[in-house]
Amino acid sequence: MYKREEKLPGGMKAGSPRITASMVPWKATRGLCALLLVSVCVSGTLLRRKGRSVSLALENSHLLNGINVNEILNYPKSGAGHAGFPGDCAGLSKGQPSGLYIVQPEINRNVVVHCDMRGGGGWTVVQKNSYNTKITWNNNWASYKRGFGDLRGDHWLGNEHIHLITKQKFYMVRFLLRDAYGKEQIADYDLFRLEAESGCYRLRLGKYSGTAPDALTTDVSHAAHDNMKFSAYDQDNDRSQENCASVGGGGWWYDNCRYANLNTKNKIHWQGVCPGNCKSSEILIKPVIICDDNGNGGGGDNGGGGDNGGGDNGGGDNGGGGDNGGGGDNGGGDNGGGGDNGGGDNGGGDNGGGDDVNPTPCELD
Ligand SMILES: [Ca+2]
Repeated sequence: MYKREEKLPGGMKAGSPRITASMVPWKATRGLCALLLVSVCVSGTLLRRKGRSVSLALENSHLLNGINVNEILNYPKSGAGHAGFPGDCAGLSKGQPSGLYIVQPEINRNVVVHCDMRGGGGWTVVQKNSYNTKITWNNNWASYKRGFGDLRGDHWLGNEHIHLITKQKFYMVRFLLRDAYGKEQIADYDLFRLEAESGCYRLRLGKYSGTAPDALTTDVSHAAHDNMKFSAYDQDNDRSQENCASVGGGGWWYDNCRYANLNTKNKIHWQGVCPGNCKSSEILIKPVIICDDNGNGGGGDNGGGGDNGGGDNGGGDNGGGGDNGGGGDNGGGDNGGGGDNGGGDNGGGDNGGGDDVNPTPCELD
């Protein structure tokens, strides 16, 4: 059953400065080729500039929908001297406009993303939705893995791409909501990452702040999305006896079932902001620097770990956790302990742990 209990935003603080400027308009160009001396084509997963030997394989060209390659703002003009791509939008130079860019979260893995460079910039957009979206959002696991929609508008970047980006370093996340009256509200979490598909793209969040209530890390039983695995209609990883994705629609880190779900058509929901009637939503991420003032950080491959670090066999209070080790208050590892908000696949913590009703392996291909 859906939880519709209203919850007051305890300890709400003013969030980060709002993003208010309008988006850079995109001119969709569906023609395949542009003429001039250099011919530019969009073909399947390859974008190619003929005559200049620039040919790039893009993992998510299906989110481009025929866009002219010239609209990807950092598409190399020639093969010679190409210095590579940033790991995310924060790696772009200051002053760059918002728009589509290629990022490379892992070597030889090119992903096109929408970069929001307003208000200081550096945001990588992983989700955008609007009330009258053309997307049904009722996509299956494989689709949520690869992403869908249109990068110039409503889209899901894809769990695999979000995982790849957030495994590079520490990230924060911003949930940007526009309620039924058009008022903009923000919920920030100072840490954000998705585990690998083998961990069912489990959501890991840090500390909340913002103008919208916290709808993801609440302690309300069965409505805590933090530490939940991702679910789609064909992959029930929620803690309900029902299939939340089938009942409620969309794919999400469903619990039993939700305090928030932004991945639905005409039912964008955030507890305390919009009971299924938000005008729009965006999810944006950018890296954060974890300070090392008090012995925090570091962590090694086989040991220790600090308060904000973590290593492969270690673990820390606010971060990593390891593949075979501890995990701390907000960490967790695949085969280890876990802390207050962590837990691992074979471990367990106060709000984590592997207590799913339907523990289905998530490596599907
Ligand atoms: Ca279920």
